[in-house]
Amino acid sequence: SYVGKPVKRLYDDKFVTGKSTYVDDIRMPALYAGFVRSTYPHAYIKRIDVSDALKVNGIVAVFTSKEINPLLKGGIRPWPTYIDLKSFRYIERKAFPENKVKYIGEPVAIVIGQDKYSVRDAIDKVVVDYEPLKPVTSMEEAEKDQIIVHDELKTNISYKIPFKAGEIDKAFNEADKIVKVEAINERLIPNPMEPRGIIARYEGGTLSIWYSTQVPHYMRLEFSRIFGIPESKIRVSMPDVGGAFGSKVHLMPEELAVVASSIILGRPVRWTATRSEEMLASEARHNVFTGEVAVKKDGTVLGIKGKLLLDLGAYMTVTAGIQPLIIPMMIPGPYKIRNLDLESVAVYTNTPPITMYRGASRPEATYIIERIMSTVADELGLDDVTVRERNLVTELPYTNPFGLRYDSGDYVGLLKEGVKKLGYYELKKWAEEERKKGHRVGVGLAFYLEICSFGPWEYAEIRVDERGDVLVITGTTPHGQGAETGIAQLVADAFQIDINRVRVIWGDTDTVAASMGTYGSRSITIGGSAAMKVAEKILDKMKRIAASTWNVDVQEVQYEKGEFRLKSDPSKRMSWDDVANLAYRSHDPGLVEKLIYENDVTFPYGVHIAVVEVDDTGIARVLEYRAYDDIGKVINPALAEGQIHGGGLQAVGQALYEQALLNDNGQLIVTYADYYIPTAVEAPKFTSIFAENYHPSNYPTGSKGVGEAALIVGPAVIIRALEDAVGARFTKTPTTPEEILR
Ligand code: MCN
Ligand code: MO
Repeated sequence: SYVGKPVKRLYDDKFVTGKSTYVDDIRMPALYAGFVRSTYPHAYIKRIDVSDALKVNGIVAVFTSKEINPLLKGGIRPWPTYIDLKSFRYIERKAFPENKVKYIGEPVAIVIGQDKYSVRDAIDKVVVDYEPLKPVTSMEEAEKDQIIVHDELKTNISYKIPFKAGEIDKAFNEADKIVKVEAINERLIPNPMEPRGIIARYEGGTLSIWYSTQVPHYMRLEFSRIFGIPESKIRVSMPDVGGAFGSKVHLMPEELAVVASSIILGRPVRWTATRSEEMLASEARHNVFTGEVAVKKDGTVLGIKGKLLLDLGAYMTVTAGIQPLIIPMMIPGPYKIRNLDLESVAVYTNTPPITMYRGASRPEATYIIERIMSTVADELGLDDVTVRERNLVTELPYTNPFGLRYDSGDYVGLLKEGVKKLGYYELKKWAEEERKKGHRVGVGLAFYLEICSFGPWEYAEIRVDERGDVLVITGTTPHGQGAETGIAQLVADAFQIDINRVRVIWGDTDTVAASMGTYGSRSITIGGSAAMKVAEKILDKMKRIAASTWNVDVQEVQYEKGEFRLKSDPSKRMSWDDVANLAYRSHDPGLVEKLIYENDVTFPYGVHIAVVEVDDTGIARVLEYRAYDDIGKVINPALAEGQIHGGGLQAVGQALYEQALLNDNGQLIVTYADYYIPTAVEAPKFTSIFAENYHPSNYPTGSKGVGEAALIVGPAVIIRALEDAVGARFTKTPTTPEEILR
C-alpha cells in the first residue's frame, strides 16, 4: 500500500531535467505583447499618441482603452463563490483606464509585435500626456477620504464591517489588566519562479487560452462573462505551472488585453510577465491591526477589541476581498475567546493592487492572535506555553464566536506533546546560556489553527482502460505541491494495484468536466476524497461485471490485490486486467466514472518553534525551524514535509527580509537586488513531525491540509524568537536589521 509512505513524486523527471512546459515554452506562431505603464500614481490621461510606436519595425498594433475596453462586457471583480459582492464597494476593472490612472505601473496600452524586442522598443515610443493629481498611498490617509481613488465610489473605503461577539464591556470591566497589541504585515510579493503568462488564440469563434493559472474553470467562466463568449466556445488550459502561492487565482487587466487583442487581430497573442511586471502583478498582505486585550492575572484572555486596516491597492482583485472577511473570523484562532469587538476596514490607495499569498488571511489572523498571546505572556510575566494552554479550546467540535466550526483535534495535548518533541524548553535554556556569553540567540514558539479545504466541492473522474491502466482526472490543479502523487497513492490503494499504472491529469477545461482548483490547502483532502469516491464506483462496477460473468449475486464477489474472487468457490478468479478488458466488451461498455464530492472546511493545527541568531549588524538568521502538526492522516510524509520546508522558508522571508517597498508615490522601488528572498544560504535546519495520534477530518482521506501551514504560523514564530534574542518587542513583518538593533 502507498498511503502514508514517502512515495517519490511521480512526474518530476521533466522538472529536474528542464523539460517541463510552461506557457512561455509553448511554440506557436503568436504575436508578442507588452505594456505601456503609468508613470504617475494618480493622474488624468489627457492623450495617448501611438504613431511613433507604430513605425517601429515589426510592430503590428498598439491598442488603448478605446479599442480594447469596448470588447469587454464586464470587468475584473471579486470571486462571488467566496465573498458577497454586495458587502464591497468596487468597480469592475476593465483592461485599461479610460479617464485616470490609479497607480504607478498601471497598464494604459498594449503594444503588439512580431518579436519581444521590437515590442520593448515601441513601448518607449508611446507618448502619454498626463495631468497629475495628488495621490493617496497610505491606508491611514486613504481612510480619511480626502483624496479619492475611484471617483465613482465617492469613498476609498471598500469594506467596513464590525465583527462583534459576546459581551465586550463586561470582559473589559472584569479584566485585571488591559494589554495593547499592534501587529503589522508589510506588503510582500509571492515570487513564484515562473512569472505570469498567457497565450490567447481566437479562431472561428472559439477562444483557446494557455494560461499560468490555478483555476482554469473559474477563468473560463470569467472570460466568458467578460467577453460575452459562451463557455462552450472557450478552452482554458493550464500547462506546467511553476509555482503560484495563491497569486495565480487572480486575473490581470494585461491578460484581458491580450485576449481582446487576439480577438481584434484574429491572431494568437502571447504575454509573459517580466520579473518586474511579475513583482507588480502579485503584491500581497499589507495590513495593520491595533487592539486592546482584556486579561486575567493567570493569563486568561477575556476579550479583544481592535481594528484591522487592510490595503487593497488601487483595485479590487479577484481574491483580495476574502481577507477582510476571513481574518477577523479567524482572530480568535484556537482559543476559547468569546468576547470580541473587531472592525475590519479595507481601503483603496494609489498603489499596486493586492492579491493573495500563501495562507491568505490565516497568516494575518495567526500573526495577530499569536502576537496577542506572546504580548500577554510578557505583560503578565508568564510563559508562552502557559498562556496558550490556559486559553486553548478544550472541547471539539467547537463553534467559534463567528460561527466557524472547528472539526476535530486536541489542541492542549498537541501543544504539550509538541513542546516536548521539539525540545522547546531545552532550546530555551540553551539560548539563555548563550545570551549570557554575549550571543544574541533566541527561541520562539507559536501555535496555529488553520481553516482549509475550502470547497464546497471538487470533481474527479476515473477511467480504467481495456488494459486495466488507470487515468485519474482531478479537478484540483497542482502546480508544485505534488498532490497528483498523493492522489495516485490513494487511487492505487483503493484499487490495490501498482502505482505506476495510475496516471493523474488536470488543468484543461476540455479534459476536466468541472473543477474548483487548487488553493486553500484543499487538494489532497477534497480532491483526494473525490478520487477515492469514484474509485469505489469503478470497483463496484468491476465487481458487477465479475458477478454477471459467474452468474452470481454481486455480494458473492470479493476483490483483493488485483484479483476478483468468488467467495463460495476459490477456484473462480479473474484478474484486474481481465475484468477491465471484459468491461469494454459488455453491453454497458467501459469503466468511466465521475462525481462531484462535497464537504465542509477542516481545521489542521500545530505548534512551531524557531531559533534565531542576530549578528552585530542586526542581520537575523533563522538557524532552526521545527514543526509539530496535526494534519489528520498524512497521505505522503515526504510531500507534506516539503510543504513545511517551503512554507517555512517563505516565513523566514516574510519575518526578516522581504518587503515590497513603495515610495511616497506608491512606486515599487525594489528589485531582486534589494528584495531579499531567502535562498539555501538563509534556509534554517528543518525538523517536521506529524502527530502520530492524529485527529482525522471527516473526509474519506482523513487528511487535513498542510500546504500553507508553515507560512501561516512561521512569521509569528520567528518574530517571537527575535524578541527572545534581543529582548525587545517587535510588531512588524519584516522586522529589519535597523529595527532589530535600534
Ligand atoms: N499532503 C499529505 N497529507 C496531508 C496533507 C497534504 O500528504 N494530510 C500533501 C499533498 O499530497 C500535497 C501537499 O501535501 O502534495 C499539499 O497538499 P494540500 O495541503 O492539500 O494543499 P494543496 O495541494 O491544495 O496546495 C495548495 C497550497 C497553497 S493554498 C499554496 S498558496 C501553496 C502550497 O500549496 N502554493 C504552492 N504549496 C505550494 N508548493 C509549491 N511548490 N508551489 C506553490 O505554488
Ligand atoms: Mo493558497
